[in-house]
Formats: sequence, C-alpha cells, structure tokens
Amino acid sequence: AATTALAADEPRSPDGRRYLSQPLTSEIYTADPSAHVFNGKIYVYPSHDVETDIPDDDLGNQYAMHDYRVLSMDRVGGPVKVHGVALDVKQVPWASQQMWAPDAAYKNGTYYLYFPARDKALDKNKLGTFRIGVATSKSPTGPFKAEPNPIPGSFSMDPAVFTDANGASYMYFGGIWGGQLQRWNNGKFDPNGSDTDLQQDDQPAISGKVVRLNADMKTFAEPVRDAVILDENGKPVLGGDHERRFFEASWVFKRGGKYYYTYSTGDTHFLNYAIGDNPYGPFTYKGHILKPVQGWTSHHSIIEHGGKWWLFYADTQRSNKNHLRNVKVTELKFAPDGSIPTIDPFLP
Ligand code: FUB
Repeated sequence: AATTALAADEPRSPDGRRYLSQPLTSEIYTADPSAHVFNGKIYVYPSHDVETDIPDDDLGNQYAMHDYRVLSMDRVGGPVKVHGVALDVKQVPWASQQMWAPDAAYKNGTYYLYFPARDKALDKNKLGTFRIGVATSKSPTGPFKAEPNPIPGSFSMDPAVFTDANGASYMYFGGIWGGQLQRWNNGKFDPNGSDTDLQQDDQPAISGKVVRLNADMKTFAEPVRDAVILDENGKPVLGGDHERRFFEASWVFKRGGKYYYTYSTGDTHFLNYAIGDNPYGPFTYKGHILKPVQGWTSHHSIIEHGGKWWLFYADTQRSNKNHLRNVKVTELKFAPDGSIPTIDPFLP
C-alpha cells in the first residue's frame, strides 16, 4: 500500500509522464543553469524567472527577468542553498531589462559574472539591442559589481565562458529569434531584420559565436568568429535543419582531448553536441544529448564533479508555464568512444 501511495503522489507532467529528476529548489524559479566547480563545491548561475503578464512570443518577451541569484551545493544530491541577489538590472548602468542566461568564471582571485541584457538605448524598432556585460566579485555568490558599459563588440545573448588547460578563456555566445543573431548577419545590427532566422533553409545555418577573452576577462582579444557545425560529410548544417542547427545556449567542455560544443535547437527543443579538435571548431555534429523537456526552452551546462559528469537542465514541472522554469540535474554518461547516449527527461 505504501508503494501505491508513493506512486500516486509522484509528480507527473500534464500528459501523465514521470519526470527523470526533480527540481533543485522550490524557493524560486530558475532556468538556463550554468554550473561550475569552484573550490570543490558546485555553484549554479541560473536565470531567475519571474511572473509576468506578457504573452509568449517569438522574441521571448515573456522572459522578463531582472536579477540573478546563485545556487550552491557541496555535491549533487546534497542540500541546495539559494543565495541572495547577486546582481540586479538596476545596478547595471547600460541595461534596461531581460537579464537572460548568465555564466561565471574565476581567474586570479576574482569571480566574473557574464550576462546578456537589452541595451537602454533603443534601436529604430524599439527592440533594445542585446549586449553582453560583465560584473566582478571576490565571492562566487556575489554581490557582483557591473562594469559601466557592455563588453565592447559584444552582441546577442547566452554567454558561456570556457577556460582551456593552458589558461586561455573563450566566450561562446549568441542565439537566433529573440536572441537577435539573425539581425547581425552582415556585421552590424539590422533593425528591420527577421524576428526568427535568415529564412534561407538551403544555406548554411547561422553559427553561434566564439571569441578569446583578454587576460582581464572583460574584453575580447580578437574579432568574433563563427563556431561552425558540420554534418557527417563535412558540410555546414543548413538553416532548414531545425533538429541539428544551432539556436542558442552554447556550452563547451573538454574531455579526452576533444572539445564538445553543446547547444539548444530552440524550436525543436533538443540539446545537441558536436565535437572539435580546438576551441574554435569547426565542430562535427554527433547527436542529441537531451530529448525535449516540458516547456519551450531547453538550456543546460555540463560539469564533472565527484568522479561523474552531470547535466544541469531545466523544465517547467513546477508551473507548466514557459517562463517559470525550474533547474534540475541528472548524470551524463559517455560511451567508450566518447559519444553521449541520449537522455530522456521522462522515465519509461
Ligand atoms: O531564459 C531566457 C532565454 O531563454 C535564454 O537566454 C535562452 O537560452 C532561453 O532559455
């Protein structure tokens, strides 16, 4: 009888499926988890989702977040602490709204928080161009102090910083649709550009971006490059290939000497991976990491801790609303050849 009662109480999706894992916290809504190991402990830098009346649209205006809170835990499965406000949009001189997916890095005694937000200066279409900012703190949980201006030369959103074994750090960033990458295709912002993609399905897809950071961790060291994803024939994945092309949510990690470029496919809701021999790519498409979760967005990070690899991701289990998400974690496995068996976010 006890087993039956437990099963009846188990949370299920609106269509009756059982979840693979449970939310890390029910104190606040969180998404886009960028996890890092600092001093042996796990810190997660998520978006802090908030309630809004703004209806869902292709630009993601319903993601109306205005601050960041950090989560920490000693190990996966241990108690999760939700820390105070790490940075609020009011403390960022150049930003107006939409504090979307952040990331963090550590170098020489300083923690860096990278975040996108809309520039206060409105473009002709009154959209507010996304830029990427940086803020610093002596503590991994903040509070962080923002630089007065966005990173020069930055645009679009979803920054993710990867530091290689030789100490060089690279920022991966960008996203199409509401992330505005399609508007930058000719090198400068096109206020009249498409709200979604280039609408050239038989041409190479828009690439996510990669750039090496200077030692100050606050400026780009070189012109921004394309992180190109190739298919099994060495040809760029095409814009119409929505199950494989880059949409947003870059995250890079290194394993067995290979660089794993991982990302979301947006409107087809997969997390994918592609493998390259250096941080700039090109990266060859390999497969899906995660099947679609409950909710529109899928955004993740991958770390190694306690001798295992972990996938941090998010769904909408607690709210069933696209803009009120909750962060989760599950183990990520590798086959002997380095490939990743696809994870189903629901139990069989
Ligand atoms: O959370 C707002 C935006 O939705 C993120 O920046 C994207 O990656 C998507 O998750």
